Amino acid sequence: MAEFKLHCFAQSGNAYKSALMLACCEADWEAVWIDFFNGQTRKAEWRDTVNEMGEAPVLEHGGKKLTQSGVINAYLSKHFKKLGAENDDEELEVLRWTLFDNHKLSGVLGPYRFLNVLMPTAPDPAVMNFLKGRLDAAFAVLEVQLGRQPFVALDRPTIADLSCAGYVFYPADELNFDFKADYPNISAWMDRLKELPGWKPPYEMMPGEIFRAQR
Ligand SMILES: N[C@@H](CCC(=O)N[C@@H](CS)C(=O)NCC(=O)O)C(=O)O
Repeated sequence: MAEFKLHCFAQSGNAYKSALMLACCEADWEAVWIDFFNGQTRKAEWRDTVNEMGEAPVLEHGGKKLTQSGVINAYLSKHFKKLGAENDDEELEVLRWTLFDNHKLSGVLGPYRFLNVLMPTAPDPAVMNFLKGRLDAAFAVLEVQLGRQPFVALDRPTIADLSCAGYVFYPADELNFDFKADYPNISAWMDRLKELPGWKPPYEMMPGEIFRAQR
C-alpha cells in the first residue's frame, strides 16, 4: 500500500496541484479516483467519511486526512522540505499568492472551464463574459508579477506556483486562453514549471476519462 493516498480525478485542477506536489516530492503515492461526474462528492456517505466540504482533493497520510490543496501542499512541503518557505516573511508571501490563486484564479477558472466544456447544457454567454473579464484581470496581475521575478511568490518555485498552475496546463480548448500569445510571462513561467522533476500534465497525472460535454 502506498504511503500517501490522494482522492482525485483527472478533471480537477485543484487536485492536480497536490498530485503535482506529490510527484515533485517523489512521494510514494496512489490516486483514489473520485466519481465526481456521477455525484460521488455530493453523497452523504462521502461527506461523512471523506470530506464534509464535498470537495476534491483529499490527502490521506498516516491516519491524517487533509483537505484544501493549499493545506495539503503546505503539509507536504514541510514533510518533504521541498517547494516551501525558509523564513516567516517567505511563508507569508507563499500564503498570500496561494490565497490570491484560490480566490481569483482557480476559484474562477475552474467553474469557467466547467461551464465551457463539461456541463451538459451550453453556458449563458453573459455569465461566460463576466467570468472571462474576472480571469483576464487576475491573469494580468500574474503576468506583471512574473515579469518581475521567475516564480510567483519567490525567486524559486514554491507551492504558490503549483497553486496558480492548477488549471493552466489543461488543453487550450478547455480554457479558451492562449497564454503564449496573450500572456508571454505566464507562458515562460509554465515552461519553467514543466522543468520541475516529476512534472506531467493533469490528464497524465490523475485517473479519469477525458471527455467534452455532448450538447
Ligand atoms: N479551495 C479548494 C477548492 C476545491 C474544489 O473546489 N474542488 C472542486 C473540484 S476541482 C470540487 O470538489 N468542487 C465541488 C463543489 O464545488 O461542490 C482547494 O484548493 O482544494
